[in-house]
Amino acid sequence: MLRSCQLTIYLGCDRADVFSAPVLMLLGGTPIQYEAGTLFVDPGVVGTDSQDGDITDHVKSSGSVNTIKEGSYSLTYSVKNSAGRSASTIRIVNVVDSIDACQDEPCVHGTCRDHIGGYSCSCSVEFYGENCDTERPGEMLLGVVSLLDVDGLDVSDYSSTAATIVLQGVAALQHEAGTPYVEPGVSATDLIDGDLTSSIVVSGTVATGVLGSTVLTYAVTNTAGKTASVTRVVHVVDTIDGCASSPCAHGTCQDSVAGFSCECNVKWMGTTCNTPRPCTCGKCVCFAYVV
Ligand SMILES: [Ca+2]
Ligand SMILES: [Ca+2]
Repeated sequence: MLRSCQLTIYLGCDRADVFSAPVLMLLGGTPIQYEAGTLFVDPGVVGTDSQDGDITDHVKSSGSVNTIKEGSYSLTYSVKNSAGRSASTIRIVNVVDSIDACQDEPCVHGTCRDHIGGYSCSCSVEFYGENCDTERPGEMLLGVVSLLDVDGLDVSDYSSTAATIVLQGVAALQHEAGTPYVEPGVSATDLIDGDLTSSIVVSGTVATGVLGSTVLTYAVTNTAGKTASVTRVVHVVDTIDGCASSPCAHGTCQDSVAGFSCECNVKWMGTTCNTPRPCTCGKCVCFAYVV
């Protein structure tokens, strides 16, 4: 007798899907070119997973793009799904300066130099300003080239000249010891660069607690590379007699740089010798005292 047999087939999902890695898709692709000097905006990335679906919000990125420096930069994106599988991808960002800011000739009376994010102008001597569109006052020009024939001059004539430094106050001054030294001031003017006062470098320090002389040197270098310098001599002196008011009540006064000192008689003590010195010999009869 024949018996029928039963075959049971169990259908299940493909477990391989559960453990597959997520997928990252770069928007905008790689490499991408970015204009130097403009704000970098990441085109973004989309993360998907066969089980978790859209996991874009979980994508993390690392790396940075310096948009003010031409070069090649890499950004790394990574994401992990709920099964612990991760994926990562890299985008290359090439920062380039492809804009010629001098194309429209913005320097009205000068030479334009293009750079990242803009331009700079090297003005002819008669003009200044961001776009070399402001005429220099005649007195400034005359002050510099009073000995020269203005006709036929060009920038090279001026660029061979260092700035002019002017000291306020005297070049050799006397300073009272023990009081703060206040710089009388100094200014610098250059034919091409204009006011260079803020670029002056001062070397030397006045030690107000020490009698003697100090030389201060003021120097400034213009854009033509020419350096000008002047000096001032400061003599630190002590003209105040700290003992003039007889501050030592019971002692001898000694004048000093910023005051005085007292040498007290034997029965007195204190800064101004006005405090009686206590007896120390037990009976308060101190034979050591000089009467
Ligand atoms: Ca440029
Ligand atoms: Ca003194």
